[in-house]
Amino acid sequence: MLKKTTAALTTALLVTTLGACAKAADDTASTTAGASAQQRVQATASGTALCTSETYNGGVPKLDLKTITVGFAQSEKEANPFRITETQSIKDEAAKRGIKLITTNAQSDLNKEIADIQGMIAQGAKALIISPLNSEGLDPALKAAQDAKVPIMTIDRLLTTKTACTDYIGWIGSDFVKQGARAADAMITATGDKGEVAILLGASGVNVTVDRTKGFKDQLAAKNSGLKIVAEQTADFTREKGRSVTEQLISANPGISAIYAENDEMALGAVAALKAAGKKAGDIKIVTIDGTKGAVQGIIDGWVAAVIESNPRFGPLAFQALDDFYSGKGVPATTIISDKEYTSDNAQAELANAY
Ligand code: GZL
Repeated sequence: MLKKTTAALTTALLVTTLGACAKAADDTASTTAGASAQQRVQATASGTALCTSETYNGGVPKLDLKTITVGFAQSEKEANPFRITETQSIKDEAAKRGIKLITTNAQSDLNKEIADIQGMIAQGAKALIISPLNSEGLDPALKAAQDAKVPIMTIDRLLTTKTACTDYIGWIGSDFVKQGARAADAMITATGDKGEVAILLGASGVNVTVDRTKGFKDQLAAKNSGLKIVAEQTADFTREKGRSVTEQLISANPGISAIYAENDEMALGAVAALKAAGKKAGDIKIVTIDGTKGAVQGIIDGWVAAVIESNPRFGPLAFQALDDFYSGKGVPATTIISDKEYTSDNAQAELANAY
């Protein structure tokens, strides 16, 4: 993701917006997931122009969001707090804006996500917000939307082979490479920069997995780390596979002293495996990414060393993008959000902001 953003940035004005005041807002501990839990724009990149209904895909009808149905296509089943929170954020923002929303859930099945999107268009959705399951493979759904002149805003995972303002309006999400690098820094701190690391990889075919892995490895190399990666295996971003894969990894590699989990669900599965193996909290240092309440509680309980946030509360920015698309203000190709970090220093105070 970063290389794509970098390319866009070479010809674009990098706008760092909201960072400073949001940082200040973030510093205050909060008792409930309030304003400081919301997504904050860290940077945007737009190539040569912002995207509007007049420029998108040769031009689409300029509509009033209040009078149309918007469809939201969720990718993975809502067993993962990331997905639960993402969907709720979209629903809450639609309700706040008085917009009619229909939603689907692909249950982690690409063909179902395609059918879901085609179905919502058939049901009369005139604009879509899509959280892609994979970075490729949605072509039949994208074509159905193009043929119906239904614009698509993408959030979270990136359609790496598609074009902004042609196949989709724009994309909002985290800098996943940077998340991996921040996880590496946290791992270096947690381990004293020595020991054997196993990586629980996310799902294959997803830019998030590629980028979080690249960021982690590149940062260890850049820091000339003493840590050694002895194993890496996908656990598909799920808790049950996080547990089963960790059982295998610690059995095959008894010297493992650290685990980098590319999401919290896998990390919590790993904790279950370590407990079953008779390990104590802190025996094996775990660094993970998402920011769920379970993982942040894991820091408080000593099982997790650090959590890099991946904020799923896309509702406000996604609907603001659709608003800007139709108003003519325009939408950037890339909107990168800021993500917090949880450690033993702030986990208790910030637990309310976890999801
Ligand atoms: C990241 C998102 C990932 C989460 C996982 O933005 O795509 O997918 O980190 C989820 O929890 O499965």
